[in-house]
Amino acid sequence: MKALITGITGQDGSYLAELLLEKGYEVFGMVRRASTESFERIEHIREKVTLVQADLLDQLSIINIIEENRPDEVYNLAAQSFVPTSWNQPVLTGEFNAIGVTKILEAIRLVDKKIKFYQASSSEMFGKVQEVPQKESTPFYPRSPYGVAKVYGHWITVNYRESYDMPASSGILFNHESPRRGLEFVTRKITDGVARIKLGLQEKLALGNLDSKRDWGFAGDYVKAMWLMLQQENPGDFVIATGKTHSVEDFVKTAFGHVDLDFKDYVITDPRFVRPAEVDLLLGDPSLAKEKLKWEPLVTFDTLVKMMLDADLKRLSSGK
Ligand code: NDP
Ligand code: GDR
Repeated sequence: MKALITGITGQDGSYLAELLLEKGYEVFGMVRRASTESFERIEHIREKVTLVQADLLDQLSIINIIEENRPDEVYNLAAQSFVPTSWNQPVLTGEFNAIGVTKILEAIRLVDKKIKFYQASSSEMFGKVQEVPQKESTPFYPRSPYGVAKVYGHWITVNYRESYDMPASSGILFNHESPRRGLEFVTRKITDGVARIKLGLQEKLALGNLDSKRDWGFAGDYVKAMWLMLQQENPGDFVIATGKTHSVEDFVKTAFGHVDLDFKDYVITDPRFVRPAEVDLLLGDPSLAKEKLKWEPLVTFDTLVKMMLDADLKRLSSGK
């Protein structure tokens, strides 16, 4: 089996590549040209995957890599994935996260309609939630240009499935984290900050809204669900979540608690990190995934916080 992963250099791309290699796949990773390579997350598997250059902004480059490598499965993980940036660069976010999906679907339609397709949809599509918990049938109400673009990406995937009978699935994944999470996302910002404070490298941790709640899981568990979706006889849409929600403050408390510090002594709020519109509460209902994919998350909230914090403590202690 051959798989093409867009966004292989990102958090999810690196875990998915590991999983597919374990399963014996030949893995192709789409990377965009940059003056400096940023392959840190895939350094350990660099020799086992084939990197091919293309960009979500360039239709022909995508057609070419699919035509030349003929994957059986395409996982579209590439995106502008940071919600705050989507207010500063709404057009670019739309080009990547919305039109970019159409470009990949068009390339597949042109080359071979039988190629299986996975779209990285997001719980951000639920935004101002219309129902608690959120499931596959919950109406969308996105609250950022990122969320709006992801709604487009989701619906264009459904439309190609229904219009052209293409095996295209969409995973509506709730927040998932890991030691490989980008440093600007709140969980990693917290574990990195707590580790720095513990080691005497930083004094305060500046955050935005501590009240918002997220259904946080482990990225390593979530990439398994992506693969399972493409192994089904029929394509579909699945919510992937833990079914438990925690506030940002819970995360902060747990992280500081692990190193025996009281968060109240260190956390300050900074309006720069407060968003123009907030998603207050996300809580997913993964029943369908449990029933049809036989998927269940293994890593709990506490284990996840500890895993991330320990990794940051280790990295910073070694001077990296
Ligand atoms: P990351 O930000 O870690 O990775 C994003 C990837 O997209 C990087 O490999 C990046 O490459 C690539 N990329 C960005 N723009 C382009 C472009 N124009 N052309 C080619 N590649 C590009 O994200 P995650 O791994 O966390 O998320 C993966 C996907 O899942 C994203 O689509 C995200 O929106 C979605 N998602 C994530 C969730 C989460 O909690 N993590 C939850 C729900 C959905 P480069 O290294 O060059 O920057
Ligand atoms: P999110 O993740 O926007 O849910 O998108 P993020 O970790 O950025 O924010 C989660 C919540 O924490 C609050 N918050 C802060 N966030 C950041 N980044 N920095 C801060 O200092 C801070 N203080 C409080 C935010 O307001 C928010 O409520 C992630 C991304 O991975 C998306 O790509 C993905 O689609 C969704 O998860 C599901």
